Amino acid sequence: MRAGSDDYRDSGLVFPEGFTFGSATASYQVEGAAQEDGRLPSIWDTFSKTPGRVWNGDTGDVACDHYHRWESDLDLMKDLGLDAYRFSIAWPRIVPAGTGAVNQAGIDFYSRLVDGLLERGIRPVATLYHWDLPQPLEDAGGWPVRATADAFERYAEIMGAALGDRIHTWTTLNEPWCSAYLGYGQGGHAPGRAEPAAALAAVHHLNLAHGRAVQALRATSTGDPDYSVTLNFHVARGRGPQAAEAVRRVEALANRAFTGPMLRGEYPADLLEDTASVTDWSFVQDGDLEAIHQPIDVLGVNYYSTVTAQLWDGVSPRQMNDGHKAVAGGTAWPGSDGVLEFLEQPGPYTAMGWNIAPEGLEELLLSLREQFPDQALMVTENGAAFDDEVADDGSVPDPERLDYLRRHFTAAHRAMQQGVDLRGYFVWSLLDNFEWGYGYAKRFGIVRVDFDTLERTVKQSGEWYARLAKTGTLPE
Ligand code: GCO
Repeated sequence: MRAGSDDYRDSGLVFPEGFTFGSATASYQVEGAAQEDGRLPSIWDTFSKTPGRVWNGDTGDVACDHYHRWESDLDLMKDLGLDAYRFSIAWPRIVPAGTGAVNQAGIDFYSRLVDGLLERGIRPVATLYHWDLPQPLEDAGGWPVRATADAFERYAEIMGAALGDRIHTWTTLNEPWCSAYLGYGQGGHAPGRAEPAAALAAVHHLNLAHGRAVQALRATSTGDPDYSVTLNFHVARGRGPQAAEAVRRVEALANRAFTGPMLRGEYPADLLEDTASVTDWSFVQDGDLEAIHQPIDVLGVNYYSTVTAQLWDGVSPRQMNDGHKAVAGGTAWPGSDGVLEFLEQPGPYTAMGWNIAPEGLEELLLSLREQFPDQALMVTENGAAFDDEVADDGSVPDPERLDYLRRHFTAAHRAMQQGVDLRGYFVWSLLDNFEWGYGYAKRFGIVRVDFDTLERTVKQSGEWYARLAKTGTLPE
């Protein structure tokens, strides 16, 4: 039997009026049309075409073909009752070479997409950077060099002028931790470099890009949008005799390296100490921290699972917690490489091998409220990959994903009951899509995509979510 959104009982757990129920995607993961209408290669086009970097040699050349199917995808979002759609803008469509000429066809695509959303009563939440850096900027040094932040500021000005009259929320960056540490430290993400000092310089220039972009967007947007950034916070548990120190190191590198400058206007002293063997941070120039420390209306929180770390005094087997293929000589933890070991955690697990720990989301939201009591929050990504099966009747029962979402929405609601100012929740992802180093092997969508036909099928979790989005009451 096909489970429709009417086949559930209410749990009695009600989200407040005005709470935003959304879903999220990202340009390189869903759009396809990689060489169309003036788009030029990003670092992920280059990386995915480099043998051995992406599972099965998959690329984003076609992806979900969202670039051509966006109208029917917007109809799907409307049918699901979504209040908002979190998407990202491909920088290589807008300023294809990263600097220089602006591509009007690229601007026109996102303008049509935004108008389509507004016509359907869906709020556009646009991320400027979800990892698809124009390749020429990488050729000139990438995020480790300051000029990339300069180019990003100009890109933000262009987009603020083009769409700032209609965007509901601007998000400058998605997960700078991944861009910096996986892209330049561990090497499992584009551009695939394993240079610890470069990774920390990338941290700073991404922070600088964020602050400069918030100012540029404010200066050019006329529709009074909200401003935000999305961070993937690590919820760390410690193990062994130095458990607390292990947690401190993880939180310094993964979380406070970004919230410190962005929300407090300073790099944490312990971060600078932990990384002193890697860099002297001399790339931080006078005025940078003031530029980075811009007020934001909402802090985007991406959460999937927890991590457990152990600290060793000597050299230890270095294990990456990100699940992506470790690169010889690379580390996502510059300054703690060789001393931090990430341990397997108790199950159950999603298809990514990530543990299912909804209590970690509640803990994270409460911690962020304690650290930043006046900062409104938004869950900008939460979801799960599982290996779905298509039933004989064509439906896609995905009870594990539905249970994951139910448990995490429940955890978010518990946090709200304790005073967390959570404004909304975006499920990752609307569609099965290109999961970076895993290619199309991992399915996160509440809507299945048949990658042979590109046909969309709403999964059971999508039906369940539609009922939640339409009623505001968590279905059992
Ligand atoms: C991220 C990215 C998404 C991923 C999702 C699952 O958080 O890593 O924003 O692009 O696809 O999180 O890994």
